[in-house]
Amino acid sequence: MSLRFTTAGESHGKGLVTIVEGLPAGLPITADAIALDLGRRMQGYGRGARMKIEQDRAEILSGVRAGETLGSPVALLIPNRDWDNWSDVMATEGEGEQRRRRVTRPRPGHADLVGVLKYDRLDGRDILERASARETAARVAAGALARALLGAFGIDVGSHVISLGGLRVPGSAVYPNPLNDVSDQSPIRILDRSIEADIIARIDQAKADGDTLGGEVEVVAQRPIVGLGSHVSWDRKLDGRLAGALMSIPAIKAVEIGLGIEAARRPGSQVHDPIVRVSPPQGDPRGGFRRETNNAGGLEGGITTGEPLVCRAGMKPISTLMSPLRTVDLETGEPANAQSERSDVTAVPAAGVIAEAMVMLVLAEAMLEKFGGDSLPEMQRNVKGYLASLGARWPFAHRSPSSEEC
Ligand code: EPS
Repeated sequence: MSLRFTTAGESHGKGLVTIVEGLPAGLPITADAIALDLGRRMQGYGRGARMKIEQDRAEILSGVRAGETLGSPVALLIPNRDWDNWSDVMATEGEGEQRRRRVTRPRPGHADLVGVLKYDRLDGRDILERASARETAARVAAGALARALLGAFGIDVGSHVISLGGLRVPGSAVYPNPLNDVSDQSPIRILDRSIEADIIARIDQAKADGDTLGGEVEVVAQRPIVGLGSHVSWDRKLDGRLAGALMSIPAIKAVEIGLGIEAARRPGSQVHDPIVRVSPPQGDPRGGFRRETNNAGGLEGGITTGEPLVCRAGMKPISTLMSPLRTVDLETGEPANAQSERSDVTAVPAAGVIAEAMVMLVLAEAMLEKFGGDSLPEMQRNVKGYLASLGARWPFAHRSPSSEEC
């Protein structure tokens, strides 16, 4: 049994629910730790009024006792505070009031139109309530549980914004550790703050124009263990699983790993990462070998190399525009301006936190596949035994590498 999770809940419904199944027993979990990630997701310059209403906090309903998981499904509930303003429109029974805030002028780029066509609905609200990025709060709560599991093995996952509104943040090859200690200091979650004022001015301009902005985020998992994922079948390759998980985040249109699309433009000699030995190999999460560069983003053959795992996701601008685009009114069939609702100018900083959650859930699942374990101590024993065997398996293991190697 490996990890699986599901979420439920509408944006203005009573709340969001997530159930995470497959965590080992004995993992320390607190509502406060989950609240830290939930709070990080709510930050970010460019968010709308909704984030002033909500104060996301998950109530742990099951699967945890005395601060530790039991091995049973963990159910979390995040109440929507905005429910108080929507309880009539979003009531699960009755007819009249629900139709008060109908959505009949679908927004280009949103799920409104395709959703009503596919699900045979007349009111776009029946679609947008679930298509809303509000759902990502539940993913982040689930991700916080995965963070606890990965943390027990020294794996730290963080993120930062690398571009927003077309402005690129100056890059550096060296990541702070932990990454979030630095990125969370910035209201737009960037590492090099020299460009912060320019990006904020661009967000302000977009808001004044009734427009929205997208951007790119990068997730980095530090110290992953070599050997997660597999080359043997398409659906076990970790890069494919990471890409799918990241692509599933609302508004994400592109995913890259390591050099990403740039790798397609360079010759092999400028892409692949030379291999050298490390000493001592015992206990090294890379198995006693490291790469001189990390263009592969920590994955070869769909398997972790033990180098930092580096994934990027590109987010399109939010599709609710205060200066709306053209659409068709579904009541009259006439051309119309798309519906405008309260929304965010940009949610790119939050997208980084959500991307972390998805990466952590995939990595936690891969850890459970490789190291099994009904309990955390059992997993820890398995990891320790694995790393010890990797360190000892070569005839040269007892010999230090030559100076060029290390
Ligand atoms: C969203 C629209 C806004 C965002 C919301 C996603 O909500 P509202 O329509 O209530 O103003 O704030 O994001 C969240 C509520 C959240 O928690 O991230 C949308 O249409 O996708």
